[in-house]
Amino acid sequence: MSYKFQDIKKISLILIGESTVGKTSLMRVYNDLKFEESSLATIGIEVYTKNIQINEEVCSIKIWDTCGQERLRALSANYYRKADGVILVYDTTSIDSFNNLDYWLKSIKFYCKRDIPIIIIGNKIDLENKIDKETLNDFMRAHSNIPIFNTSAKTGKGINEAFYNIAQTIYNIKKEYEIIELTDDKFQNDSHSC
Ligand SMILES: Nc1nc2c(ncn2[C@@H]2O[C@H](COP(=O)(O)OP(=O)(O)OP(=O)(O)O)[C@@H](O)[C@H]2O)c(=O)[nH]1
Ligand SMILES: [Mg+2]
Repeated sequence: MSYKFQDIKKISLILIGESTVGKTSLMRVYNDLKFEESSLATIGIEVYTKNIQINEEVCSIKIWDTCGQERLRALSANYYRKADGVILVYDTTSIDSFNNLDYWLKSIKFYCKRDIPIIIIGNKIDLENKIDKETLNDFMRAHSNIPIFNTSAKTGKGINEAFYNIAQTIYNIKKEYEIIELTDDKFQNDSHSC
């Protein structure tokens, strides 16, 4: 895989997870919109874009906010394939949303078809945590390659750090493949000139 210079600065993310974990709320707050105490369930897909600076370059981050409701999940399939990275959200007050993380990780494998960066966000940390520490540690040991962040869409805590982390990881991967492409071209040009 190789990336053209312009593509490196375009990063697309998909936001997935059970209904009501706070995906839309995270999106809104990340885009400087107001936190809503009662927000409507997402129907279909909503898209947000934001410019951020990574390694002194302005990158355009496109985020597809999906619907967590089971009956509508098939609508998200195409967006998994187009995404450069996945943000999987659970609710730190909901044991069910945590227990379903494995289901969502399988969906990523099924729809994405290739390995792409993933982060997990435990959202709603302004409320009392219901996830047992030992259970969380077991999960982290089993998925040690996936960074886990804690956020609150209500207070804004941790949101920028989480989104920046995955955007920077993707930027670095794209940059690495761009360098390899340039090196290959140079190698071919050099060998022609012999
Ligand atoms: N206290 C608190 N409430 C939150 C937080 N994030 C979201 N909520 C609330 O949780 C409810 C559901 O939030 P949404 O952002 O609509 O959830 P969603 O994941 O987009 O749900 P779907 O669109 O159905 O998939 C709303 O009432 C939000 O106000 C948070 O960090 N703290
Ligand atoms: Mg939503």
